[in-house]
Amino acid sequence: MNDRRRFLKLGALGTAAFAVGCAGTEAAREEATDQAPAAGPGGPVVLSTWDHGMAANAKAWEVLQAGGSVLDAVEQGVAVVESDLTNRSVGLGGMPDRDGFVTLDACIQDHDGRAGAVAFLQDIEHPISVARAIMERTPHVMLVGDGAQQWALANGFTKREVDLPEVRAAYAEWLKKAEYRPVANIENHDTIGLVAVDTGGRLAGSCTTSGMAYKVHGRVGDSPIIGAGLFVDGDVGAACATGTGELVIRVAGSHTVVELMRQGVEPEEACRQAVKRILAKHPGLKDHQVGFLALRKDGLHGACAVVDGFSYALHTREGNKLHKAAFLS
Ligand code: SD4
Repeated sequence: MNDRRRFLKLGALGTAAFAVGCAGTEAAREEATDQAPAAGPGGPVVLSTWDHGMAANAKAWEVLQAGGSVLDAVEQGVAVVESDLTNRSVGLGGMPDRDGFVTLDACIQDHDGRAGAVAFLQDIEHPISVARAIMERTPHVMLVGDGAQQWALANGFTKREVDLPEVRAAYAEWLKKAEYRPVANIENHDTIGLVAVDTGGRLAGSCTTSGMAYKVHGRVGDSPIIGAGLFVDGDVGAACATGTGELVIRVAGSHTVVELMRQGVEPEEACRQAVKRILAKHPGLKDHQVGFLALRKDGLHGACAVVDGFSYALHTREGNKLHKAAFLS
């Protein structure tokens, strides 16, 4: 552990208030949506979560236009957001856990299903690149914690320690009550998940986050878990998720979306069915958000969320535009 990342001495921290019920059903309320129309067959299409997806999409598009691979595009796209130290939910500018440590989760998957992931990683600017390196240079899929950091440092990554007064102040304020209450749609950004298809129909996806603010030290969410925060199947399509990771993991969210598409369900409807599955198992979800994005290999895409407020960025040949997802609760 690096004590320099411990912003304040540990005080008496309240018990985490986070709890999600696991029984009963909730009638889904379908709302009108200004969801984007289908992009139509063919790539390139780049689709990513939240307002910060605009910057990620722009970079990913630039990589594709310059002849880079779709894997390069999904990595470099989200890396832009990781480097933004004003972002409080991705990268080293993210909010700390309840013990004052910023810990990062990320994963990446390519057209052929190869995957790399890193979780509970500290003091590395680009967890997405660590995830890719794990995929390409080890026989493993996931490394975590100190071991992941040691491996990264031994494989060309450098340590970067960031100490932001604004984050430190927010953490000090939080410590006064030390209540862990997830709030949906904080500032319209959260995890960045990005899925893309190139002109040749090759798919890839990436996902990176600092996770839930004030989470229990050691907590890992859905974002680095292949099948939960991200899933890519080059024969079918790709999906990614954002929001309360525990809810996504419980339904293997992104995998569920891709499997539905495999059965012929269209991308938006696949996202909708995954959200419905979450709602059916968890009553009273209004303080939680989960959003899914789906991209079929022909470029057709869709989105759906638990509650209002999930924005996503879509880049097609018509340009890069922010949209609002349908929501069901
Ligand atoms: C997680 N899905 O760690 C991620 C990001 C997040 O509120 O914190 N969402 O659960």
